[in-house]
Parts: sequence; structure tokens; C-alpha cells
Amino acid sequence: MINIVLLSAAIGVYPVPKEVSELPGSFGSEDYVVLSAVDETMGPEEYSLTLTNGVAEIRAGGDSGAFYARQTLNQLAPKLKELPNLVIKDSPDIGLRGVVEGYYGRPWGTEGRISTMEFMGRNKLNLFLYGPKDDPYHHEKWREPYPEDEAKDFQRLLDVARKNKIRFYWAIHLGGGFRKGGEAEREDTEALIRKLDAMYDLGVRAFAAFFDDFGDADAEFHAKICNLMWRHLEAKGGVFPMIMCPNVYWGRGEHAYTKTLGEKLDPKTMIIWTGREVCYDILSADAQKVARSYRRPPFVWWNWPVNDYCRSKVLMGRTYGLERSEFSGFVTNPMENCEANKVALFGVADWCWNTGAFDSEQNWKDAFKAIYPDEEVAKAMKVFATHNSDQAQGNSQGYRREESVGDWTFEEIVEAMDVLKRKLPMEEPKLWWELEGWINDLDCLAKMGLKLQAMNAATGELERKHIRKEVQQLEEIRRENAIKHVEKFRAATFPNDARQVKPPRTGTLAVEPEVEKLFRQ
Ligand code: 14T
Repeated sequence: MINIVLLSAAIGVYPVPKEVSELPGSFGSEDYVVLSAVDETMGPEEYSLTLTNGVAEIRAGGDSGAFYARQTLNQLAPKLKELPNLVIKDSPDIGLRGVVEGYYGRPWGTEGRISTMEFMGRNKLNLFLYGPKDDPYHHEKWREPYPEDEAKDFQRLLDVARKNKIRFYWAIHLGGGFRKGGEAEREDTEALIRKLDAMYDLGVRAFAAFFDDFGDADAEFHAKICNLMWRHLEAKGGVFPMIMCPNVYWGRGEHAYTKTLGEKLDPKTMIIWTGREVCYDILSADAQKVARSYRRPPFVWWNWPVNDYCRSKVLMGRTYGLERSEFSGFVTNPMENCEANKVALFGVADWCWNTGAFDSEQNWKDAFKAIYPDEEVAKAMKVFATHNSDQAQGNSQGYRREESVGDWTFEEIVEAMDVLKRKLPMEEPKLWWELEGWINDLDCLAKMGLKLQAMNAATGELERKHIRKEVQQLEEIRRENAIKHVEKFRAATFPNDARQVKPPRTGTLAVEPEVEKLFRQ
């Protein structure tokens, strides 16, 4: 058993497959023939992939399993020649796993969602929950249908979801907006049905209702709306079980609201939970408590790496703080920085697929190689991510992550930022568009660190004065960069989001304090 697990990690496939065993002989070919067969004894996402002497044989329980076998094969393709013959037997730990676009701030847009879903497909994530707080037709204007061009965008998204074996949930945010009692309630019920029918007509077959952050914690009323919604959808046919986000979505089952919800809500409806707090690690003891109150296993909405509560930071650290227990599903709520999210998605995907084999540090190291084809870029991005992972002290949620772990130097940072400034604009233009402000900030900080070290070592007063001037110039560049960053995102943003854009901050846990220390010397 131990041997099998070791080999699993050694073939370098992510998410790490469940079981890999070696067969006699070697594959011995760069080319391969694929044979596929349905195996009815297998679950819908389960597959086996046997690689023997130039033949790849796929057995799968269904379309998803076959698709995942293909993803595994694609990852192995470049190194087939060096591989021994082997057989991979694989299936996920968590049945529904993926991403919720659920933050406050600049929505990803259709292209960003497509890029995310294609990445999800390659990493065997199978659920996309659409609920960006700054889509007016999700929240404030929930009664109104999407304008024609946006409706068309949903059809494109549904198509990409289908191709990537992703269940696309569309969420309507009714918190505070759905009126209770009398004629108003009748009107809103009709409006809700109309909107759901419109989304159904676009092809949506999975729905969610959100009540977080707006309106009262009225469990009876929320259950009533959701049950009505579910009955309507179920009657239309072909619809997956609903997801609901309560008004109180955190805790350890202590709230009367969630207890009532657990009793009243249709047992098929999955209920969202973010952990003990809004932003917190997912602990199994907490999950078990909340499951009792929900009367069902929770649907986890992990508020990481979302940065809407610490928007000056970008969070690209390793995935940790997750304990396995029974869940109806697991989604990560990521950042508005769509491309930068991929490091975290790579971690979450691996954890959800094979919790037992999850190696947080190894996963994070390998993420860069998997995401950035250029080796130099991959290395430089790892340096960047090393110093961009903590939410920073004083963030409104109090959730923190490690940052700048291990040995690091200012020189190494300057070199890495040089690579990124040279290569990202051409090689990863979307990532560069998102991160330019943070990359420049870290670059300035590290250069200031180097200058200050030199200044403190200098003996001549003239030399010291000269260096001091250079440090001041760097500070000026840093300020200008911050202004440019805020203006850029304001210009590219929804009006009701602009006020929240913050200047970029990097290295807040160790690099910046080190520079400040050098200043005081
Ligand atoms: F629905 C939930 F599960 C949830 O987490 N809702 C929001 C979410 O949209 C947001 O991205 C996340 C992180 O900031 O937290 C929730 O929003 C909050 C939570 C607060 F405690 C917004 C303001 C708060 F004070």
C-alpha cells in the first residue's frame, strides 16, 4: 500500500491519483493508441488507465470518468517514453468540488470564467457556482432578466462547463430583496419564478439561492422561498438538487436560525457553511457540529483565497488548514484576480480529489511548474508567491496565512521580479495585467532593502547621502505605482466597486518589516 502511494506522487500527475501500480516492462513509446471501454461496475467519475507497451487503455464508469482518464493521460504524454508499464485506478474523494465566484469586487467576466473552467477541467474539479456579488442581475436586479448579450454569455459558459464535465450552478441572491407577506410576497414569488424560468430556458439546470450578508435571519421564510423554488424547478425536470446559502453561514451549529433551517428546508437542498467563522480553516469537529444543526452534511464554501476583505493583498500561498469530514460539496471562494487564483485552485483540486495523499508543500511547489510552461517564469512566480500569501495584520476578518517562509534574500527577489517584468507581458499577459502593481511593489521593496543594506554598510557620509537619495527615488516609484494600480482598476471596474480598490501591498509579514528595520538602523 505504501509503495502504491509513493508511486502515485512520483508519476507527477495532479490531482494525485488514488492508486498507481507498476507492471512488468516499459511503455517504450512517445506515441500511443487509446482503447476505451465503459465499465458498468465503476462510478460515474471513476476510471482506470492501463499503460502497456504503447497502448493506453481507458475504462470508465461514464463520460466524466473517461474525461478524467484523458486528463491524466495528457499529463503523462510528454514523459511516456520514460514510464514503466502501469495501471492507474482513480476516483475522487469529494463528489462535488470546485469554485464559487462569490466575492465582492470586479467580476471575472466571461473570458475569466472560461479560463477558470478550463483549468478546473484539467484539474478534475466539477462544480462552478456562479454568484459574484457585483453582478446586479444576481442580486439587486434579481427580478430582471439578463440583457441579451449577457444571456448569450451564459450559453457560452454552459457550453464550456459541459465540455469540462462541470455542473454549472447559477445563484440568485434574494437576501433583503424578497418581500414578505401579502401582495408584495405574491409579486416577488412571481418575479422569482419568471427569472428562474428565463435561466432554465438559457440551459441552466442547477440553481442556488443566497441569503448571505443582506436582510434578516428569518429561517422559516428562507426555507419557504427555497422549498417553493425547488418544487417549481423539480417539476420542470432535469434539475440538480439546490444549494442554499443561509443568512448565518458560519459557526458551530449554535444558531437557532440554522437549526430551524435544518428542520424546514427540503432535505435534498445543500446548505452552505464557511467554517467556524466567515473566514476560517475547515475543521472536522466543527463540521460535525454544524451537520447536526443542518440535519445534513454541510456544503463547504471556503473563504480562501478570496481577498475582498484585504484587497491590498494577493494570496498565492499553499493550501492548508483543511480537515476532511462528510460534506455535500466543497468550493473555494477565490480572488477577483482570476489568473492568480490558479495556484490555490491547483491545491484545492488536489485536496478534494485525494485528501489522504495531499502534501501541501509539494503541491504548492509543483503548482508553478504545472501552471507556467516557461521554467524561468515558474521559478520567479514561486518567489513572488512566497511573499504574497498573508492577508496582513488588521484585515477585517482576522484570518491569516504564513508568508515568506524559509530563507530568502533581497537579491533573489529583485532577480525574480526582473524575470517577471521581462517575460510576463508577452507570455502571460492576463496574469501580468492583474499582477503588475504587486510585482512592481515587491520589486521596489526589495531594491530598497538592498540599498539600505548598502547604506548601513557604507562608511563615507557622501556615499550614504547618495544612497539615501536612491532610496527616496524608489519610494517615489513605489508611490506612483500604487496610484497607477488604483486608477487602472477603478477604470476597469464597476462603479459600485471602485471605492474598495486599495493600493497593492506585498511582503507584509517579513519583507516589508525587514526594510523598515533597515530604515531605522
Ligand atoms: F455567503 C457566504 F458564504 C460568504 O462568505 N459571503 C460573503 C462573501 O461574498 C465574501 O467574499 C466573503 C469574504 O469576505 O465573506 C462574506 O462577506 C462578508 C462577510 C463579512 F463578515 C462581508 C462582510 C463581512 F463583514
